[in-house]
Amino acid sequence: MSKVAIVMGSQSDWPTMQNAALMLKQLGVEYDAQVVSAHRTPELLTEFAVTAADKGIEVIIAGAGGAAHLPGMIAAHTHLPVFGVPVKSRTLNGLDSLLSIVQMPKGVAVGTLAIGDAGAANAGLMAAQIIALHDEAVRSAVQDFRRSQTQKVLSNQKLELP
Ligand code: RP5
Repeated sequence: MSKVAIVMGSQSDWPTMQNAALMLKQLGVEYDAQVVSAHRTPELLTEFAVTAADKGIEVIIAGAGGAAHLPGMIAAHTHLPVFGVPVKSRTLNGLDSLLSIVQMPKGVAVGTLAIGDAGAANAGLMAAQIIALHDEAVRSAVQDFRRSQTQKVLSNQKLELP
């Protein structure tokens, strides 16, 4: 059963949001990914968010660009933790997405990640770290991943001039 749901406002967000999926896959966390648009499919958004907890979802990752109200609207409908990924927009490079997602008024929380690929990957990592609180296999996958990053830095210290 999928523990993490990845949703995004448009098919065009997938190249960014697949970084969350790749991270979850690497860490052995089952996920579902689908397009749910706050303004194009508002009924689907409500249905998704209201039923997510009963379906066994524990964490939601929501990516959107522009006037990115998807993460906040989902958070308004569920007690599950919601992580928002600002997708880089064509006109304002994602600053619009970031400000739309990060400035949640007090009382409804969205954990906002960085703009673009890094934010999506880190959203996957955050979700896995939450699942790791009660899942030993995921916990050791997260720890292995962190160790391998450290090792990569330590084993490549060559800083040569061109
Ligand atoms: C938002 O509008 C989506 O999250 C996407 O980032 C942006 C553009 O969507 P498309 O016009 O590419 O479908 O709803």
